[in-house]
Amino acid sequence: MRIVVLAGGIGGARFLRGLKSAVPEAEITVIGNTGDDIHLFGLKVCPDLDTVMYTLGGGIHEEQGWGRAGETFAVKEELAAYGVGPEWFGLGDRDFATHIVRTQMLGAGYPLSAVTEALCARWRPGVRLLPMSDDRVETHVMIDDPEGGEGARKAVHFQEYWVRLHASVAAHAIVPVGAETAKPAPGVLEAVSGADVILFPPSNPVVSVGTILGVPGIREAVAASSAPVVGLSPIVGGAPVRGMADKVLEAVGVEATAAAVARHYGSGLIDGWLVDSVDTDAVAEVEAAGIRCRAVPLMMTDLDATAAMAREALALAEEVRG
Ligand code: FO1
Repeated sequence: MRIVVLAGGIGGARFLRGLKSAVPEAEITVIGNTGDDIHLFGLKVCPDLDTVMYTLGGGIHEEQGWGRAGETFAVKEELAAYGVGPEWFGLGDRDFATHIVRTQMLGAGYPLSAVTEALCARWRPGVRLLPMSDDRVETHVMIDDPEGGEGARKAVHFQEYWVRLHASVAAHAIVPVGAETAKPAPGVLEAVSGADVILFPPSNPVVSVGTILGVPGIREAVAASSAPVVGLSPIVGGAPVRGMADKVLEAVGVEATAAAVARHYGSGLIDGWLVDSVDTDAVAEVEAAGIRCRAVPLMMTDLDATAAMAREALALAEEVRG
């Protein structure tokens, strides 16, 4: 079975671990979000690709969900001693090595997809990990600019909004800079058109899955696919399971409920939607929107629970396949 998963960072990576355990024989292609990518200290950092790679490759800091296990921060401390920041973004020494290799290869002319493949040769994540695009796409967030006078707004990088500001200020718009001219990375459209099942894990629907779908050609390929498309709600009981998805949903005018996120994707894109058991009431609303819906436990508390979620998603895919 060929499964394509559109994944963001922590939620996507943990779901993939469950999916691999549920169907070890499946051929899984992950299309990773690169809108969170940031250039720091002259290096290209790809948080979501690395989170998937480290999580599936056994190198992730488990409790944190991002960055390397057993990390130290000597380089960051030395940079800070020179007054070189940003100090709010925690790049560890082990993680730095990944960004150095990536930046060196990009500088030598390799596209991000080839660089990601080379990095994965070390981590062996057991999936084919593709960036959504080899082109630079950077998610910016429009926020109020108190220094700019009455009604002034400014754009900040997604990581600044997420990590430095903890999404604590209103997001007026989410702008995927560069998306309109970006092309899907080699292999992306082929994977989507050749998939038996397409899954949207419980990743952020706006700045993760939404950004991937915003690369011209990807949304169209998913919508045109004959494979069932099934998503898992990242919103449980009216709040994100983790992260601050509610803040960016507000920016695009979508209520932070499991049903509203399903309607946001729409029946033209997804065929099936899983909500958590606490959101059983949402099932009728989602089905009224033309999307097959089931309520099942959606908390990724451990590998068994996550594998069970993956099996439910695949079962729903079979059901909608008819
Ligand atoms: N998240 C944080 O909350 N604080 C950090 O300092 C931080 C650093 C960081 C470094 C490398 C990396 O791959 C991820 C990192 N993250 C950090 C996670 C990341 O900011 C976001 O969670 C994702 O971009 C959202 O998917």
